[in-house]
Amino acid sequence: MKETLKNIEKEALNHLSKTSDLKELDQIRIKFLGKKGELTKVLRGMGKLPKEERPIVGQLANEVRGKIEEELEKIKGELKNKEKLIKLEKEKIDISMPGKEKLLGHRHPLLKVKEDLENVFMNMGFDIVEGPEIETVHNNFDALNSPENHPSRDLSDTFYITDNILLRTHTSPVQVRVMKQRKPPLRIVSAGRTFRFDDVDDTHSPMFHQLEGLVIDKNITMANLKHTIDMFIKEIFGSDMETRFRPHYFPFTEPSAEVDVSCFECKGKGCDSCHGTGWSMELLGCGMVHPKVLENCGIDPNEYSGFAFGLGIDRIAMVKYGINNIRLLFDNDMRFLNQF
Ligand code: FA5
Repeated sequence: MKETLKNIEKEALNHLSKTSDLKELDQIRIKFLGKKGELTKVLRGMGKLPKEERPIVGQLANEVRGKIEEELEKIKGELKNKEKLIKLEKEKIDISMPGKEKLLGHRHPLLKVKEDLENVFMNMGFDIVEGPEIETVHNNFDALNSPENHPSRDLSDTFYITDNILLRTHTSPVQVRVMKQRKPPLRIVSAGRTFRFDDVDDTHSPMFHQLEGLVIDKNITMANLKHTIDMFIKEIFGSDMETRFRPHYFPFTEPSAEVDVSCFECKGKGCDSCHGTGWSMELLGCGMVHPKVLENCGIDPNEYSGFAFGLGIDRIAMVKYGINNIRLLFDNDMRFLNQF
């Protein structure tokens, strides 16, 4: 039996010395030390030995088990280490490889211009207010002194929802809402979407954005209006920008004007983009609030006067960034948007 135990030890150590992976190592453990393993078999046969030999063989069996277990643990440690090194080698990171570029979002040029405009007017002491895109015919036309037969009321110019409700054609109805809700002095701007049955071309879109301004106080004159417009144009485009006021007609202001700014490309000298005129496209309409509009909104025109203006945010963005086609602002083409 002692012989058998010595042979088991020899055979087990021999197997262990040749093994090269952890799975095989476990199989060797089961073969020699498992419940049905070689060593257990020998121990089961110990009952047949004479009584005095049993402790000697038992001690030898324990020594053999100890040696095999010790060798097993040693080789297990070595193999685990080896595996770890191979894994590390495989997972090695090449820090010289270029990283993945993270794309950061940014403001759409229209939103940027809207926020720039609002900041300029806030710094001049204007409040920012909001008005609804779905309006009453009363606020959009009647209260603004628009004649019954004014062409802008036509179905071919305005998106009607019902006879009395429409998609606002300009931001001017916000003036009406503010004048009815608040008492003068008033100084507000309101930006938002507006809708017209306009055909799309390079400078027109059926949905576009306006920013409305309204100032009502005692002794407000056209000089205040001109100064405010000049100031904001210079803030937005730079101090070398000139403004031109052309007489115009709006039912809700008297006198009224349209405003152009010097061509952004040539700064007024005349170039291809301004067709040699030195002036950019029309950017805004303005004027002194008509006394009838003040009356319609419950403000005494003998005590108060005021001015109002409505500018095209899309057109301001076009002039500021040299965009020659309004469609680009709404196409969401990333090649265009990534330039801002
Ligand atoms: C008005 O809408 C007046 N409510 C402005 C106003 C307000 C005048 C207060 C007096 C007092 P107008 O229709 O001209 O005016 O439009 C104002 C600006 O909106 C234009 O100068 C232009 O910059 C822009 N605009 C008008 N129609 C379009 C369109 N279809 N697409 C893009 N921009 C437009």
